[in-house]
Amino acid sequence: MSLTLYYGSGSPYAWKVWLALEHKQLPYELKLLSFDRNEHRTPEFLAINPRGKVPALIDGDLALWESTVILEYLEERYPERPLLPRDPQARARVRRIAAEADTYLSPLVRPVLAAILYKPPAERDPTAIAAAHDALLAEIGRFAGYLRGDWFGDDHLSLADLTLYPHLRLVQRAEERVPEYPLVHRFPPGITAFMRRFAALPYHDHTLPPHWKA
Ligand SMILES: N[C@@H](CCC(=O)N[C@@H](CS)C(=O)NCC(=O)O)C(=O)O
Repeated sequence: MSLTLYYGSGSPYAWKVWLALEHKQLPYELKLLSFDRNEHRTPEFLAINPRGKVPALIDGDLALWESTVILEYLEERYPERPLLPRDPQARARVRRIAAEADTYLSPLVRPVLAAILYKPPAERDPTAIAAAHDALLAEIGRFAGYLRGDWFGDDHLSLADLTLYPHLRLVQRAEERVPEYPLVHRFPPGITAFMRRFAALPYHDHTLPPHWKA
């Protein structure tokens, strides 16, 4: 087995794959690409993923991209410490929640980060920030309704949790950087508890985006 993960610091899609590798206790090598230096656009990386996006995973002869597909591959190829339930209906539910996190929640996180983190203080627009917050909170409320146990796959950590958490944690990060526009205290209690549980996983701190630790 020779697994290599290409990732970018702070990419929620790459982070979920990193978490899956850790959860499954697989040996792997990490290659950090700098977006600032356009390392995801080099001929070497485009030969691995012609789309020039992270994550990309190499496993022997296979070069794979698209984070959800990578997770599914890891699950099938390395079934120990599963990230999907056995029951087909429970599996479908976990996959659906993961798909909803990437498809509907993630696009509502981006405007929050853009309005707060990616603007100089003088250009931050409180009305736009409030609107972005409200739209995201409505979506997060929907996810709170999906929780039926400790995890989104009920009693077992699953790829739904690994997919959702990085998106939510980016919001917390924005708030840590710019505390003037707090949002996390408005998260539903179930989501706050979920985030605390996730942050207590033994491999969580190790996988935090490296530039956050700098
Ligand atoms: N659908 C892709 C999304 C991957 C993606 O958008 N990656 C971003 C980082 S979060 C990226 O590499 N962006 C660089 C670019 O588009 O230039 C997946 O799930 O892997």
